[in-house]
Amino acid sequence: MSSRDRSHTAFARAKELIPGGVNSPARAFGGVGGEPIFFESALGQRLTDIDGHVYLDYIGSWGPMILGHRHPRVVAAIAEMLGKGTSYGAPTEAESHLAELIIAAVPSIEKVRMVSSGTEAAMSAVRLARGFTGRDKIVKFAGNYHGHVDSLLVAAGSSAATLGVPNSPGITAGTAADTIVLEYNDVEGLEALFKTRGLDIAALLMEPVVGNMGLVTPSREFLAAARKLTLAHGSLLVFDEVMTGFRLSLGGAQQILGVTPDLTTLGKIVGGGLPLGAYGGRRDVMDHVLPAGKVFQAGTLSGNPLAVAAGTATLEELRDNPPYERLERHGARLEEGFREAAARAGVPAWVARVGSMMTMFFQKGPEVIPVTGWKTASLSDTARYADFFWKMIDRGIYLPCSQYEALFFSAAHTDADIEATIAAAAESLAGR
Ligand code: KE4
Repeated sequence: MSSRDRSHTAFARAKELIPGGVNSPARAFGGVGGEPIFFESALGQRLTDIDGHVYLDYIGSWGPMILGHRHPRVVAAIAEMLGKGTSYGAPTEAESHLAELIIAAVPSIEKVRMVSSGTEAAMSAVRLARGFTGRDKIVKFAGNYHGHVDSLLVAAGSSAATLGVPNSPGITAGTAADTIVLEYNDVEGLEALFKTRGLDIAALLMEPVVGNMGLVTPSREFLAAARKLTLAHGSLLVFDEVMTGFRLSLGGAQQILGVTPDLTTLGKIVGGGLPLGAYGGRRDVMDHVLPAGKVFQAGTLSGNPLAVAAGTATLEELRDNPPYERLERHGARLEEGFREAAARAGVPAWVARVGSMMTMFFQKGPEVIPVTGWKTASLSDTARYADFFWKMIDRGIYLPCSQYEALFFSAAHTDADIEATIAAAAESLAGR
């Protein structure tokens, strides 16, 4: 792959204007070193950078592009809306239609409020849970990310109760003190916490399938404990399905896991690549949101007509032509191919996948350790991942720029793309 001079120049310019040269740190390549690549365009399963290099896209804008870039149905819907307007700051029937699609797809959602990002959805769901229960404490899990919400940007503290400590300047100790951080899949820890403090807990927030420490699946016992303990103590179970919603199935992770949360947050796919998030769930809880109830939440661009048009077209396409069997077939092949390539190259790696979300955790070995939570994910050999990332870039494969992110692929990826990706991985892992 030839040099990326134009990206280099663009990055130098951007750094003078935008903190770190990016509008989100996830794009800064901090986890793999080097400089971020700037892009010019995308179509289907491919991205083209400003130096003209073409890549198979395994980020898909960090999840939204499940249909592939510029799907005709989505482009047409946006174009049609453009002919009518972009933002009114007033209700439209299209928002009710999208709400009906969401409610039809996710039965646990009886009412839904649209916002502009997954962060806003999480922030609003936390405020609603506290307003509905009258309680302060929130439980979250290390390695789960819910957007840049003050009360959720905390890491496990040193105290026995793992009280949260801020993991960003600007978050007060007081804010973090109301957040309790546990280890994902730690059933005993969850039971011990609820035994002593269950009646103080407003909500337990979790990624039902984790993408944000790399791909980690919940044990059946862990999921059952989360549901049972929150029910028994009058706390709300909140599934953050910003990544998994409409991706793992039309009904998200909760449909395939068979667990019903009280609230669900959504983002990414629900906006079809335009800024849209949502939170919804039990009618008796959602009716506490202003102006039906007293819990305040608002937004100038909430339910924005363009974003609603893109999200509606995306969900209608997923409903009318479900890609999930194709995504599962391609995912199984990719998982098998990566696992075989790592074994053949003698590289200790744990490969985890659900549907079209997958992570290959590089490990220091020689034993391969199952990754079940942050304690085991954080043992990964991130330097080895970085080396793999750049070798794949040189072969035209654009993977997540961090070991601690899941890869995503789309319905536009073909059998040939999957085979080419496996071949590139085999070469990269063999050190060629
Ligand atoms: P946004 O505010 O970025 O729309 O959504 C936040 C969010 C909430 N919940 C989950 C499970 C998420 O994965 C996210 C955002 N995911 C990251 C990637 N891991 C987005 C990339 C970025 O921050 O630029």
